[in-house]
Amino acid sequence: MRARAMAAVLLTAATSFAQQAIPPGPYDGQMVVRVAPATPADLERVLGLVQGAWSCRVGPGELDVQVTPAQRAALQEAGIEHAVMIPDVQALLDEERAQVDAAHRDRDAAWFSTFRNLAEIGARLDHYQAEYPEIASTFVVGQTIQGRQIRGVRITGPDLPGNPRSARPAVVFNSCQHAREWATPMTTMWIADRLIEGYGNDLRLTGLVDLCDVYVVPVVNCDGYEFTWTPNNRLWRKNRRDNGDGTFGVDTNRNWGFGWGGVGASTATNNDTYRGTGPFSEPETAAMRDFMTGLANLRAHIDVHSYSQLILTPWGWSAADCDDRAIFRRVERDMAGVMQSVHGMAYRPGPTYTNIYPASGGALDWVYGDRDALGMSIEVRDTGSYGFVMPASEIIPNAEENFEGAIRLVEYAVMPLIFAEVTPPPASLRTSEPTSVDIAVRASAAVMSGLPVMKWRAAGGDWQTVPMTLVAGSVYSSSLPAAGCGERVEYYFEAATPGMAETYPPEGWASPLVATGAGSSVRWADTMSTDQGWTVGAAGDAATTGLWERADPVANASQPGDDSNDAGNLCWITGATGTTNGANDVDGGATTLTSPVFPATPQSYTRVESTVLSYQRWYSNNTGSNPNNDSMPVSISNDGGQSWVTLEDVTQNAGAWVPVAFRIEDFVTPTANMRLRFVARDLGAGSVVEAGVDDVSVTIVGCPADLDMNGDGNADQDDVAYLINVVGGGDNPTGIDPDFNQDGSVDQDDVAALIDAIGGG
Ligand code: 0X9
Ligand code: ZN
Repeated sequence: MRARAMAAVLLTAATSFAQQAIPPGPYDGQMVVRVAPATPADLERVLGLVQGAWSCRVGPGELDVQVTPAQRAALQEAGIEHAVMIPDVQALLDEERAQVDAAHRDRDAAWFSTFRNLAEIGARLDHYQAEYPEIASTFVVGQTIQGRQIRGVRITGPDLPGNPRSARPAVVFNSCQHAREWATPMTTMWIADRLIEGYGNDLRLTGLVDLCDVYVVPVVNCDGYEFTWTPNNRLWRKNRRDNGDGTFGVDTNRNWGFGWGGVGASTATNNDTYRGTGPFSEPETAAMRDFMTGLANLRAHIDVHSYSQLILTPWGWSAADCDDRAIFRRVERDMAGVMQSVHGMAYRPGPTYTNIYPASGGALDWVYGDRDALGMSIEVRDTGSYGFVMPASEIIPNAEENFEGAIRLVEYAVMPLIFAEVTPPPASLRTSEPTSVDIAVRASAAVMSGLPVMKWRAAGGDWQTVPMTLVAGSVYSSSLPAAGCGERVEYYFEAATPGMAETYPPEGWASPLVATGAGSSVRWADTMSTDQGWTVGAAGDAATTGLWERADPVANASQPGDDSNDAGNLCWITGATGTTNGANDVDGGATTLTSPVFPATPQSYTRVESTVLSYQRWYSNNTGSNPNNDSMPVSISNDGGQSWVTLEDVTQNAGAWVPVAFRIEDFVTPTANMRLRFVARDLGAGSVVEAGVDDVSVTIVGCPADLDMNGDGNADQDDVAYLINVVGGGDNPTGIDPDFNQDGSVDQDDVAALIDAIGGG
């Protein structure tokens, strides 16, 4: 009896001790040791000294317990014998995790080792839902014309307090509107895969999956995709609509209802870009439209295509900049940067119309134009060596770089507001009048309350708040007041979302933009009204017509009727006469226009901030039978024309004179020996090339050098003596810049320059 009662007591006691849970890790430096307490009291004592027990023991005897280094020392101190079983618990757990991850990677790598047909893709969508039900669920977008289901997977973290799924910004990735673009469903499936696998394992991805509602539709054009898996149909592009005239297929990416029926889409049923009978005439596009319209918080979308390695943004239907051009410019460049950082592959960003070709009825125009979300398209690898037949060995590297771009876009989608520079924020302020400042702001995951403001302060002053006004699209404008020469002004932008202010730069007042007051003076200008010595012709020029001439141009479809200012004035133009388009354009090769030598160094001693070269240019290459095949390189020389550096390679068909400005310092060191060169050329036969140049000028922005070196209020011989002393290594108590002539070194030349300046130089 007694023995049994005793056992019962032991059982209760030991059980409750040993079931003490081991606290959560990490367990760096911890061990598992085996002890053998002889009595219940010993057991109790041991359990009091350790993290917890691995064995759910019921009584005295052998027991494995986990200990920290300090606890192990305490066991030793107490004379409790123990053997080390696991010397490093955390290392063992890390090893196990690595093994599991590697096995998962192998399994994923196996799936991504080759291209997958529709059934295999569907099975993997089911697998996501079955294995990761808390974050992945499959859905049906709709039916194709042949009745196949267009399916996808939704990926988002569980509902969280204050962050329910329904309130999250939504991002959609789809691929395979074009059947033959086999690299693309592998890309979007990888995006789904990485997000799902990353959840709970990768901090950044876990955060994004909890903040964003992500939808992946790997194959939109299921019928076409299946068709490409049948013999001899690998290069099919469109859907499988029976057009009733013996032809099949509508290009679904010409069938979306924003700008439908415009340029870059065909009305011919047998054409690969056949637009269909009307906007959303196809069940595939109508289903995608309804699905995305149903996402109240749709913020961004990528329609994945192949091939060419391009990042495409609105518009495709028009050459005009979209309202959010500045925002897209930031996002697309940022994506290109992160994508290139993965495997070094370059993806060229830009609006669809110019970056690839005019195309109306595309998905991205509808997503942006109709849904006001960041509609984009990516053309994945490669650049043409394999085209639609990308080697399977590139599936994963291609997907990896596109994944980085995709999650960068998700990050923009979950930002409350997106700020973007429209032009580089001014680094110098005018001394005579205010300088205008712009910033683009777009509400992304939050709404913007009121208008953005600009905050600025002069050195040591209080922050001033100035309102901004909406000037165009998402661009807001304000201005900074005139500043004294050399005066430093700090500024930043702020916009409010409910309950929170957002700033640009992101650190706001803690790390603002800086501009310094600086005067400006025009150093050289040529309005082309007199002949200042420009020359036409260079070695290799082969143009037979349309050579540069200084004239008042005659208007035609690709040439202006006036110079950049007004009627009757002259400019440089390629073949001034010819009212018929192409009658006197550049044909047969290049014609080169070179400026006379002009100065870009200041006339008096000046602390130069920047040397600005500006000109007006006209360029047209979008007419003729073979348009957009040429460009006009513009180069600058600082050694009188011996060596040249490219300023820009013009392809912009603006249909207008375009004023451009460059900081010469960004290209070459300004000298007194500058030249400028424009090469208009016709390399692609059949394209009409017309170009013009007008109003070239050089403006020096900076402050007059301070002659009062010793700070006594006068500019005189004492300042020369002061500078001689500083040049000789003496103290410089006024802290003035001793490099008086601004040539980068402190020497006798500075003394000579100061003497010259004080003497009236
Ligand atoms: O032409 C297309 O549809 C796409 N290029 S592809 O070679 N894959 O066919 C470009 C799509 C550009 N996007 C829109 N216009 N929306
Ligand atoms: Zn495509």
